[in-house]
Amino acid sequence: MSQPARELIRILIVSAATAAATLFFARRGCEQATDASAGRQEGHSCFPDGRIIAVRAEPERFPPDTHMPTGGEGVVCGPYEPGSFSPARDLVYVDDNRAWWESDHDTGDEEDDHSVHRAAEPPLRRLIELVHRHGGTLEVHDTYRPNLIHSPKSLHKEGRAIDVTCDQMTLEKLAKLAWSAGFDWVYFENSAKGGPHVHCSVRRPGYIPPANANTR
Ligand SMILES: [Ca+2]
Ligand SMILES: [Ca+2]
Ligand SMILES: [Zn+2]
Repeated sequence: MSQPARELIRILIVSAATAAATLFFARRGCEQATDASAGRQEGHSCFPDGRIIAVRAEPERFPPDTHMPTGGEGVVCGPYEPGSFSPARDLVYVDDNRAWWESDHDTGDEEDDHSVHRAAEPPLRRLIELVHRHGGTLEVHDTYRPNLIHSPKSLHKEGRAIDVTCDQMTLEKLAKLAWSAGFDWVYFENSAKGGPHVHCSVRRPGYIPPANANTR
């Protein structure tokens, strides 16, 4: 073999070994970050740079008609308060083609399921990622809904609530993932009228729940 050919083969071998080592240590970093949080629980995955997606461990159980925490939504997240909410200031547009957005497939109404309160964007993005990593597609049915449909004091009126389902997993599993994604209040809503779904909501920025509220 000629000298240049040998040199080329040597360079290729060194490059491959370096790449393998980099990959190995990147994975180790990820696992260590995961271990450091709350053990090797399902749902505790992280981005390649080591950032952990899930911010909480999944609860062991999440039965229908229950919510986490046990405190009421208004107490935990801060009640609907039209005076403190400004669509122009507080709503952001979230898109991710790994999720399914109901309003993208409905020409019959004016809602936009991509519109969410800025406080809901981080947990929503985490949930899309977590569901995706479990082989599912998050279905986003309702987010900001200023009129009708939801109750008069619904947090959907501020974009602080999001209704989701997923065909590839049980709603119990989805509720667990929503909790681990960092929503402040998660409700496995076994509604006969609107259909079973998971309702996830977030605290209004600046709102501090009363000291005796059960927020965990
Ligand atoms: Ca619709
Ligand atoms: Ca909708
Ligand atoms: Zn809802």
